[in-house]
Amino acid sequence: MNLTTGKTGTISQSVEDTTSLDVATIRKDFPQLSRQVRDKPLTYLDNAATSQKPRAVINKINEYYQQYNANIHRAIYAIGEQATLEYESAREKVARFINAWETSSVIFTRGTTEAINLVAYSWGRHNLGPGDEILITEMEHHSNIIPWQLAARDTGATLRYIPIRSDGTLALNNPDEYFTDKTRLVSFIHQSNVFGTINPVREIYQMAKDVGALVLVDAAQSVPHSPMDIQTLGCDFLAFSGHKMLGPTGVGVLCGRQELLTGMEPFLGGGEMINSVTMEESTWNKPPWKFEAGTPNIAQVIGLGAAVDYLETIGIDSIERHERTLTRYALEALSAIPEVTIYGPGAERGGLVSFNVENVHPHDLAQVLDERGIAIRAGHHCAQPIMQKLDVPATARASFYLYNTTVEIDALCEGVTAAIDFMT
Ligand code: C6P
Repeated sequence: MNLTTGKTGTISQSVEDTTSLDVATIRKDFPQLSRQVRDKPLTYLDNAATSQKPRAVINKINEYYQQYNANIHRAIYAIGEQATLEYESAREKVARFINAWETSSVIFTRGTTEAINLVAYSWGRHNLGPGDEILITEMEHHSNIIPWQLAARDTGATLRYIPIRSDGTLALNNPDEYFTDKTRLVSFIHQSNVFGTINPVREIYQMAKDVGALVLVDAAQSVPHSPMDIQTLGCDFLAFSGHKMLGPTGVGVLCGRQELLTGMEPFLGGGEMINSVTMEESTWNKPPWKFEAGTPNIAQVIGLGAAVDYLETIGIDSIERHERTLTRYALEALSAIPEVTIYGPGAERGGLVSFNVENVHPHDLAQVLDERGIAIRAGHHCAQPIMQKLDVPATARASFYLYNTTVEIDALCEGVTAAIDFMT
């Protein structure tokens, strides 16, 4: 297989030897991967921020707008029925993809952020009070910190943090210090968007259950990249975003245990989430619709269903294997550059690498790479507490997906070396 990169021209692509993915064919499914950026082929290594979209997803969204654009759950005419059918069939696909307890456990939100806020408002505001503790970790994305800071402020509960070690793993050696009879909810990231750390969900779930706490898992960086079986994972709520798993922006999922969802107060009030409304009072629809007030993101949900179809056709196991190969390759290649410091655990980690280059600010590095058509993320990755722990203002981060290649990682390393030559 041959792929073209900006610096090296056409070079043979070696990762195929170690993974079962036909990357050259897969790349043809993603229109944006064949475009030029600054007169160079695009090397897209910012998949943890958002993934590219395959033609199947783009076409599915077009199909909705061109053929059965109508509101759902209320239209008694053909196109409205088709739209409803497609929307609810996307829910079934997502439920199957993560092995949800029930199809109705899947609530469509705008993304991971809204999914976590939903729990913080609908469960947190009605179940937390002074003396209660919410337990999160020092490696959370802001979307799993701020909702709990606000919930703690509004309810009088206390927010506590499981600390991280310098290698980006959780310091879980003294659990009794953090998991106490005051702990009501434990909310944590499955796979770190900064370190790539894969946290031991089952172990943490057990610690939480030993003290009677609920568990929310932020799976924004895991569901797109590795097989998810929510029933064996160990959680009560799972949150993730469609746009990181080949789907459109503006759609995400909160999956929750039915008995919890049934007992929770609504998040937003409006159309669709009600059973009956009088001028005095209202009663609520069943989950998931109780939590989907107003006209939902119909096109985006249908697009997410197409993304799930695509991921299942390729095979999420193969995608995970491919990313592991790329990550090992990137870790080896980047650590061969003496000026590079890599963050996160050495072995078991997801498909991304955060790093810094001595005397080169990550923003400057990103700019040099951009001139070569290479897109990485540089910044605090919406995880400022981690930056404070590492005592750095920012890091550079390359993150991979099914369509990335070792050739692209070579291009990244060449760009890093060029930045060092140019700036130091
Ligand atoms: N992280 C990144 O570049 P939304 O924005 O709601 O789709 O996802 C928020 C979110 C929550 N949890 C984790 C672990 C995440 O990584 C993200 C999004 C992106 O790392 C954008 S900041």
